[in-house]
Amino acid sequence: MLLYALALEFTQMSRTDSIGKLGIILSFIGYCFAPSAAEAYQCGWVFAPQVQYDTGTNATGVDTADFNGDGLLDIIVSNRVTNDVVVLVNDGTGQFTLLSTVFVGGTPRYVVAGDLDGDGDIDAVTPNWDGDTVSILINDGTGVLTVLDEYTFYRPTCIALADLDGDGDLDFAVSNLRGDSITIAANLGKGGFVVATTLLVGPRPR
Ligand SMILES: [Ca+2]
Ligand SMILES: [Ca+2]
Ligand SMILES: [Ca+2]
Repeated sequence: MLLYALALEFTQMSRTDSIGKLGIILSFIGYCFAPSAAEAYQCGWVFAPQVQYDTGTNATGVDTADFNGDGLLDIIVSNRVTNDVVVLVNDGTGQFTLLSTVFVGGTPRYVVAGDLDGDGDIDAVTPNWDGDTVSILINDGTGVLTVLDEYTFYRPTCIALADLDGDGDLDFAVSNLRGDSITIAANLGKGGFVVATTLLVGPRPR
């Protein structure tokens, strides 16, 4: 038996359309343990109607985290045409409003949330397709992000955050489409990064 409620909720929150509206399911009632996704649909969950929010043009990246520290999950979205990242804050009833926007440039295709500088609030990172950069976005504690730094890569496509060197802070791994490689960058502790290693992985990782 698997819990399919969480998987379905995430799928809906990740769906964006070509003009930048983010479609989400506001809430669900009940949990479902089922042997397959198909059977999970028969569990009788009650979903609220889907609501779309304008986020920017061509929203392609999305993640969730508590950006303003009120205990409620908010949404962060990267817009690959308007070249910015927006935070939508949760008011506690499942309604989201625009909290902040930060310009990053270079076609940010994805965004990933995590506490990069170790101060307890949630920051973010974007791989910028046309900019050949990775942007480090730091939270002021209220959900307003600013660009701390940018690092040069080779057509960065996807990025992941994890403590890869085991020192307690979040590092990142980024795939380089032009370099046929993945680069591991180590966090220096305050959101500054240094390349630890680059591994060849095959043609055009994305
Ligand atoms: Ca929040
Ligand atoms: Ca932080
Ligand atoms: Ca680390």
